[in-house]
Amino acid sequence: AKPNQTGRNRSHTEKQYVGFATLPNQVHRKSVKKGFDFTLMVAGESGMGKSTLVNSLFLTDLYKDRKLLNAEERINQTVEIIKHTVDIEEKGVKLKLTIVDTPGFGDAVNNNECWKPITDYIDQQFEQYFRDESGLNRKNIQDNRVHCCLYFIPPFGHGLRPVDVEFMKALHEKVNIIPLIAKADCLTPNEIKKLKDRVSQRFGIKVYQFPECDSDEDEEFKQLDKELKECTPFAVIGSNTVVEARGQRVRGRLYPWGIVEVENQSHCDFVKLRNMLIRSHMHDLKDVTCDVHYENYRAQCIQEMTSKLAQDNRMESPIPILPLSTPDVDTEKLIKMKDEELKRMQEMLNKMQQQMHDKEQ
Ligand SMILES: Nc1nc2c(ncn2[C@@H]2O[C@H](COP(=O)(O)OP(=O)(O)OP(=O)(O)O)[C@@H](O)[C@H]2O)c(=O)[nH]1
Ligand SMILES: [Mg+2]
Repeated sequence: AKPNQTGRNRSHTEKQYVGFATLPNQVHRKSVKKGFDFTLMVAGESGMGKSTLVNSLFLTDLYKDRKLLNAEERINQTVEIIKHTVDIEEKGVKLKLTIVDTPGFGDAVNNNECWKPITDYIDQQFEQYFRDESGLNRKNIQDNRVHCCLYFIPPFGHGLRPVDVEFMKALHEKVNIIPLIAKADCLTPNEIKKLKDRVSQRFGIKVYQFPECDSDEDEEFKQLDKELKECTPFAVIGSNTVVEARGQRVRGRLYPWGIVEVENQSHCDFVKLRNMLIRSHMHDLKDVTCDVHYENYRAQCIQEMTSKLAQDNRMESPIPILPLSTPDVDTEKLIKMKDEELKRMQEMLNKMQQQMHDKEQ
C-alpha cells in the first residue's frame, strides 16, 4: 500500500506499510549474487547438426580445444555423452551454462532402445539430486538436472518416424522436450511449413508447453509470445563458420548459390529459439523440471522404497531409509559423533538435575 498524502489517514496507512514490498528487490539481489545455472541437452539422429547448433547457440566455441584441420570439420562425430560447462557473464549477471551433447543414434543396425543412455543419464542426475537433498549437506547441492532437451527431427522425411516418436515418448516424462527441425536450409519455406504441420500432430508425445501469457502483459509482449507459439517446432540451421554477408561477418553457411545466415530470421528460427531459451523461458523450464519432472521421479522413488520396506516386513520404521546407496564412511562417522555428543549432553543434563534435586532436599 502506498502511504496516503492526507493528514490522519496518512499515519494510519503508514502503520500498515510494513515494508515487504521490497521483497522482490531482495530476491533479485540475492539471486544475482548467487548466479544462475541452466542445463541443456541435445538429442536425435547422428549427423543432424546437434553439436554444431549448440556451438552456434552460445557464441562460444565449445570445441575450440580440438586440433583439427579446418573450422568446417572441427566438430567430430560425438561418440559419448559429453558435458561442457561455460560461465557466461552479462551486465554483472552470471550464468553457468551446462551443455550435454549426446551421440546421435542411427549408426547401429538395430535402433532398439537407442534412447536408453539418455534416459539413464537424466535419471542419474535426478538420483544424485535426490540423494544430496536427503543427505546431511543440503546447502551446497549442485544441481545437474537436465532442464531442457532439444530433439532434432531430420528434414528429409515426411514427418516424425516411429523412432522419433518412441524416442520422445521415452523422454517426455523426464525432461522438457523441445522438438526442432534440423538443417532447415535443406527445405523451401513451403516444405518447412508442411513439415511443421506434420510434426505438430502430437502422436501422444508431451512436448514442453509454453505457459499461457499473463493477461496484464503489454501488447508487444503478447504479440511476441503469440509469434513464438505459432513458430513451433522451430526450424534451425547451425554453422561453425563465419562468412561475409552483406558486408558483415556472420555465422552462416556458404553454398555455390548463396549464403544462409544462422541469425537471419527470414532464413530460420534460430534467433527465436535462442531468445526463448535464454531471454524468456529459462526460468519456466527450470520450474517445470523441478515441479513436474523431478517431483515425478521423487514420488516414484519414495513409493518404491516404501513398498520394498513393506515387503521386507520392516514396517515398524515409518521413515523410509534411503536404500539408494550405502551411506559413505564420512556420513557414518558424522552421525556417530553427533550421537555421542547427544549422549554426553544427556548425561550432563541428568547430572545437573540430580544436583538440583539434592540441593532442594
Ligand atoms: N546443411 C546443413 N548442414 C549442417 C547443419 N548443421 C550441421 N551441419 C553439418 O552436418 C554435419 C554433422 O554435424 P554435427 O553437428 O557433427 O552433427 P551431430 O548431430 O552432432 O552428429 P553426432 O555427433 O554423430 O550425433 C557436419 O558436416 C555439419 O557441418 C545445418 O544446419 N545445415
Ligand atoms: Mg555431435
